[in-house]
Amino acid sequence: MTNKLILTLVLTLTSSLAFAAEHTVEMKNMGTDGMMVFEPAVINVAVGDTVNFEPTDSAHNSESVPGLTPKGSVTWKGEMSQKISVTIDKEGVYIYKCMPHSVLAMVGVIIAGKPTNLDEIKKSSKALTTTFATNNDRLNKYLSQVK
Ligand SMILES: [Cu+2]
Repeated sequence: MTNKLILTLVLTLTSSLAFAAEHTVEMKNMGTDGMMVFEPAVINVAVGDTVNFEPTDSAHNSESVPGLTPKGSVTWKGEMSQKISVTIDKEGVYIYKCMPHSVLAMVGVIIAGKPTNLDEIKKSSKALTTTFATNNDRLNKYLSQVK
């Protein structure tokens, strides 16, 4: 291996480490958007960043919603009342939910880089929205904040 190649590898590695940020989303019984919420519910991250879901209140989890993440992206399913860390690996919009409170619209949105799949997500998320017993417009409100 040439010295130049080694240097390139080292620089690539250190730059990706330097720019990978951590984000915290709390799982709460009560927040600024009402009862049973992720807070903040809408976050912008960069590809390679990590999102830490914190069990601020118990009896919540975070799990990605099948079909509502970028194609081929990471998916996750956190345990109840446990922290879960997710490293975002593809550009686009991700929708996740709390399993026991999905019916109360306990959902959240991650935008990694540009929201390249936003139109698709808006269409595909209608099926999820119809399962909400309360806060029916919460997800649409969140998606309207996506830039
Ligand atoms: Cu919950």
